[in-house]
Amino acid sequence: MKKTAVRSGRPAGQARQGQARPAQEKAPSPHPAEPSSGLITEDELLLASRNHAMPLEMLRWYATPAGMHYLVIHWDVPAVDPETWSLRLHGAVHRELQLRLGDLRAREARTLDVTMECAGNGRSLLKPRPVSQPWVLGGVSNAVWTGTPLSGLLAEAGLEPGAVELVFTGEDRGFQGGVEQAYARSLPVEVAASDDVLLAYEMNGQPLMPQHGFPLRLLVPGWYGMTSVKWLRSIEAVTTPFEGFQQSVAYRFQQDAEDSGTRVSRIRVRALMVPPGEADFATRRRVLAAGPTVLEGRAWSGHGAVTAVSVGIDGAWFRAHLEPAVDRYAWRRWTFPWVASEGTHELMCRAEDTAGNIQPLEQEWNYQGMGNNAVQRIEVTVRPSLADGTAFP
Ligand SMILES: Nc1nc2c(c(=O)[nH]1)N[C@H]1C(S)=C(S)[C@@H](COP(=O)(O)O)O[C@H]1N2
Ligand SMILES: [Mo]
Repeated sequence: MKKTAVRSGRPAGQARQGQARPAQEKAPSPHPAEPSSGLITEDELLLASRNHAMPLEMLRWYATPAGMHYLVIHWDVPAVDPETWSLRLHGAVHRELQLRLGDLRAREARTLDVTMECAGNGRSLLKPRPVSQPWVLGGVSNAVWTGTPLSGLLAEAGLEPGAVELVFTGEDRGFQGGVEQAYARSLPVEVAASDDVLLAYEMNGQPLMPQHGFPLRLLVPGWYGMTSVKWLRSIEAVTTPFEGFQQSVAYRFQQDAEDSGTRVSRIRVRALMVPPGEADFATRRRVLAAGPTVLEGRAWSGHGAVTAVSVGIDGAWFRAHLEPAVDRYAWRRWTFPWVASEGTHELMCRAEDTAGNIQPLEQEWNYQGMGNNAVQRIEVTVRPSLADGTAFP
């Protein structure tokens, strides 16, 4: 077997060989290496094997079963004892709150269906590829989340006039870019106080699973997944904008390591398709029988409602049928009847939203591989149809 560039066992913060920037100027970097056109590294394999994708055939299900929901865990899943755990709301508030799980469950409950997508979804399709969790397209899922609106807690605590942001901190900690940290992200007060921001303790009608943030996570509908802090332990109202690693270094649209860039926030419009036909085990290539078939998928946007989905067949575009929205922040199913002719075809799908956004055909590259919503392309081989309508004897 050919050996890939393996450089593990390096203490955090120590520069790797072959890095473009001189060590003395090195600011904390979100990714362990410069973008690469080489083979997937062992580090990327380790990340991919822990942070699994949602298989795209699961787009057939409206609610992703919890065990199939995509996963991102920066460090380790913390073992949280719900008996001793509590959530602290503190900082620039009139009245500090300390709540146990039972207190949160006793409050007003709200259920929202929310499509969550990792900001790095599609990263490995960029050329060169930013070296991090190497998502192809499966970093997205839809679930039914139940919790208590954060706005109620904020009203009870009373924000001081100077409060500008809320900082959400999880129980998990570790190293990234040489910086030891607990996972923490902030939201402007106006966003955090919206009725749709939940402190969620249930997913698909069950208590959160350990990997999805048990006992409590933040849920910010319409925003990329990094915003929805898992294993939440503290909410702090602050009077100056939060500059933590996951806010100021990671999750930015940058051109290079020096570029301060702009913040990643809401989910860009996107449609994905269930890969049609049958898969080849090793290559995932698709084969289907000639004749009528129905292409299907889901579409979503964090900037507004999806207004249209188009399907591309060998470069020609057709309008897909878009099913009614089930819930405001949930993906919408789309279908397109297609009569497949023998040969090889390239299928695409492309969504638009009420804010006037449309998915790009080619993605503008960025250094962290954030927000890649370029149209999905699937190559299929259509074989002669047998008597039973399948291509398979
Ligand atoms: N505490 C904590 N919260 C976190 C993360 C994390 O590593 N630690 N990962 C974030 C990222 S990048 C994403 S995309 C979502 C993924 O949520 P899921 O694993 O439940 O799908 O959680 C976010 N919340
Ligand atoms: Mo993410």
